[in-house]
Amino acid sequence: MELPMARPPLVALESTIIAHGMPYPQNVETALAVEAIMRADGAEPKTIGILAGEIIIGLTPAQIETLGTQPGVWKACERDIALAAARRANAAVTAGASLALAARAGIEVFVTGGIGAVGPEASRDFDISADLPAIAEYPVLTVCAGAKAFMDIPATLEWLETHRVPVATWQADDFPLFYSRSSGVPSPCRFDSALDVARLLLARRRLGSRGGVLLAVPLPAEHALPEAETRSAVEEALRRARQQGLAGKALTPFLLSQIQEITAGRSLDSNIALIKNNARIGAEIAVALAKLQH
Ligand code: PSU
Ligand code: MN
Repeated sequence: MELPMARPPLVALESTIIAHGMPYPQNVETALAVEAIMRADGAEPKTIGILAGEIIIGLTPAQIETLGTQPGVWKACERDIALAAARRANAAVTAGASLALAARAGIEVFVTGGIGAVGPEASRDFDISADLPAIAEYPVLTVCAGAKAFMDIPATLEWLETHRVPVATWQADDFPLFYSRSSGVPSPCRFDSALDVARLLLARRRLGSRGGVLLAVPLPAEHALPEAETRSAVEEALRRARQQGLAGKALTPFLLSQIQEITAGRSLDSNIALIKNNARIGAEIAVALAKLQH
């Protein structure tokens, strides 16, 4: 007999994609649509953000609207959380910051669009996203569409291997390229069902394994850009960033918006489709995990 679940399993969501990753109104519409998808699939979304210094695990629609429309919202990575609290700031949280807060709240599944990763010139400029050490440290599954397309994918996979993070692709053999289904780089592992992922998470818990797991979900083919188009858009966006001397946390939002412009908005369509798709799969995994535990 199947026991009714007491409460739907929780899934964490970040808010930088809302405040700095997409234009208004698509940002707010997408954030709310993602939550609705998760609820329909039997999970309870908890979008994380900081409002007037208060850390909120489960923003209301009005609070999501605030982060998606107000000027001056911070992009808080993990090191900025306490500062945002101390300064009573409004802050969107990155994937890494969300993982830290989700772990503290006991949430085991986290969904985002694309993670920050090893930057294209990291061997020279040391640009490695704080998302990576957070994935390695906190016992949370990250469901994403891979690293953002302007990252160095092979170097990112090397980093994750060094830091003992299991990496898998969902129902495909290659690691995706965010806007495109394949980066041409084979993935270390492949999962074909939510139950399979849930079993891995449970096995890790039983073994006392520390840290997280990264699941990369290629976006649906009908919303994907051809790999060559993604690569040339990324190259042009990186050229513009170099021209303006951009670095640090401003770089990712700048590149995302430039790629949107270069692809005449098609990258935004891809970004919206991939996060919705990730939401569905993240919810499915959270539900499978809850069932296995009962
Ligand atoms: N994925 C998106 N849009 C985004 C981001 C990811 O589709 O805006 C954000 C995430 O919050 C991620 C952050 O944690 O970009 C990474 O920033 P950086 O590369 O500066 O570490
Ligand atoms: Mn960076």
